[in-house]
Amino acid sequence: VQQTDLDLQWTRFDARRATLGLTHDDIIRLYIHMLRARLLDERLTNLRLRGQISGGASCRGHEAVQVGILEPFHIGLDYLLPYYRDLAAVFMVGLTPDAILLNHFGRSDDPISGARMRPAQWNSRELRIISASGLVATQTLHATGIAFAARLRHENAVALTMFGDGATSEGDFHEALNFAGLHHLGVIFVCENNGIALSTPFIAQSAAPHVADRAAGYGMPGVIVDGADIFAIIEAARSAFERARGGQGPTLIEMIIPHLADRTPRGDAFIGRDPVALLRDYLLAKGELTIERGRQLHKQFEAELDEAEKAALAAMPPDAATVEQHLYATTEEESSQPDNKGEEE
Ligand SMILES: Cc1ncc(C[n+]2csc(CCOP(=O)(O)OP(=O)(O)O)c2C)c(N)n1
Repeated sequence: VQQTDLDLQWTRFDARRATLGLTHDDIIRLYIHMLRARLLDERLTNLRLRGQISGGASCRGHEAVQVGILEPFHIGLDYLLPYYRDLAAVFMVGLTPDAILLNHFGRSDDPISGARMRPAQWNSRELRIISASGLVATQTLHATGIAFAARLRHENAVALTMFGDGATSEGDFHEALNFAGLHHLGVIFVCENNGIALSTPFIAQSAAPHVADRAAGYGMPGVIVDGADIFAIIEAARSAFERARGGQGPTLIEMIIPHLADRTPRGDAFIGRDPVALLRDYLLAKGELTIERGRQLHKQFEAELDEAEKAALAAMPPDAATVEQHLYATTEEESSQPDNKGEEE
């Protein structure tokens, strides 16, 4: 990358940052979230390579989108309906590395499902993270339904749902957008377009060149955002949340993620700008981060992950005698309890 290109990029970052009113502390916090998510993701990838865990998919290259979109999100009020690649997003909302590792190792005190479900089908009643199903795109309909329910309950909650480009070829996606557009529901549809759905490139599954083009057909704005630019992402997020919370209706945001070149057990290789490195280089260029401080942060998070991994490894798998627990409610009374454990699954 030429220095003049970088200078231009930093000038653009400066301008957007000023408009958004983000302070040094705000940006460092965002960078720390992105860095921690990257390191957690690398840890999970290495554990998968060693055959110690299974499930989930790498969020490498998606960190800025998953962190930036949540900037206006009210934790505990708004609903997050993620997909299996949204590790940085669930981490940003408050699922801890301990919980995520216990879940991947399938331990009995896994707070996500008690080792019952496939790993990475994250959920939390308290944090209003709704468990994704194994089927691509179903969460988009759930998000629309939740936004409809929030309206009926006079709750000012926004439902934020995230999915890949492959999900936009599913019927569920189109039904979800149609109903949300018709009723001006408070939903935000975020497509993390990394250009490929397993082995199917986007151009082989859509006649429309952009996912965002679909929005017009459902009476909502469709915007295209550079998924490596945290400031552009926050700008789009704030306006979508404002529309949703203000009763003006849904927005479809197409985030252009660095293109996925290859899916390997080592983690997905992407071509293009690395959003974590881009923000780091900006902070270094502005004198808001030093190499030394960067190294310290790295070391500190690796140590945190070492602890979490050690604890998860040492934790016990579920007792075989509990195999029938959490599958069915045992009595009518139990099934009507809002905090009944069995209901969560
Ligand atoms: C309804 C349905 N069809 C097919 C699959 C198999 N499948 C799992 S992930 C995936 C690719 C999804 O691609 P995309 O939505 O672009 O997400 P990405 O992994 O690229 O981020 C497919 C086809 C599935 N889980 N559900």
